[in-house]
Amino acid sequence: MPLAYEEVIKLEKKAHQLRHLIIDTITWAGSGHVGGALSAIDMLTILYYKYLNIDPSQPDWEERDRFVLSKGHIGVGFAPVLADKGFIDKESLKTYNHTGSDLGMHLNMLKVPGLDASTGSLGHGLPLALGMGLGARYLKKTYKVYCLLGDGECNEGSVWEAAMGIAHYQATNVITIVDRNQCMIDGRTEDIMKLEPFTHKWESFGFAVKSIDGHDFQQLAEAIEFAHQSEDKPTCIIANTFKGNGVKFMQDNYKYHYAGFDDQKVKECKKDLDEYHSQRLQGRSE
Ligand SMILES: Cc1ncc(C[n+]2csc(CCOP(=O)(O)OP(=O)(O)O)c2C)c(N)n1
Repeated sequence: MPLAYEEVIKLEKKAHQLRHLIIDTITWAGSGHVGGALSAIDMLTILYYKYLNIDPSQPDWEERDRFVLSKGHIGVGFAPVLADKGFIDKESLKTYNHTGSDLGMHLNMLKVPGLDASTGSLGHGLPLALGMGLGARYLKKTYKVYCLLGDGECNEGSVWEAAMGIAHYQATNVITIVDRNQCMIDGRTEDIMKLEPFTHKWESFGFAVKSIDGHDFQQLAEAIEFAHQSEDKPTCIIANTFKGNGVKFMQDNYKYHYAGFDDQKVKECKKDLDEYHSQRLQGRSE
């Protein structure tokens, strides 16, 4: 079902607030993985504010949906979501990646409530998600497992081993989302290690694939609901995004995989994010 106008606006406002919080958290930390956090924040927003069946007052609730941030380097994008949802104290964001803080650069599930997996070593999240999906089936639970991967991360062979497993076991309760921002740490994916034809690769592994604009809530909602209904094939959502989305000097620029900003640059980021938010709202009508 398409999202209602009010719902889209609510998500737009939340994503805007979170984009600012990512820049704040990077400022408190001194630096962080900003590019991939800004490409992924719309996906984190729609999952955490629309679809995930979770309860921040009971982070270990057995029936909860699971979320695995396989591109675990964007803790700087995920911690603001967990804080805003009430899993962790908002003040703790000021300690993100500081020595002795519970919020390390790559978040640790033993220290961070609401985290279903400790990630950061790329290629591990989808195998974990498969295990969680099969566990749910074995235990006759109805929860779903969402896994967000980076596209550069798909250079890891273990991603494709897990993909084979998900298709083989028809683990349709595992929903794979790839942040297809076309960039990785040191270049563009097609220059470093070609992924195209990416859709066909996932299809040939046995997935139903939805290739969408990963910054469009309506398209994200349609793809996620398609995945919920797919009974014969697991779904992979290829979310086409921009690294550094919303800030002009970072947009689509792999050089902002990781960065820190002086006061002037922070102001520039915030001004651009405000403009970007207004543009997104202008494109909406009731
Ligand atoms: C196994 C492993 N190798 C290398 C790294 C270092 N590393 C961190 S992020 C990154 C690039 C990942 O690119 P992508 O998945 O496209 O992330 P995004 O652009 O969405 O941030 C690399 C190589 C790592 N975290 N894990």
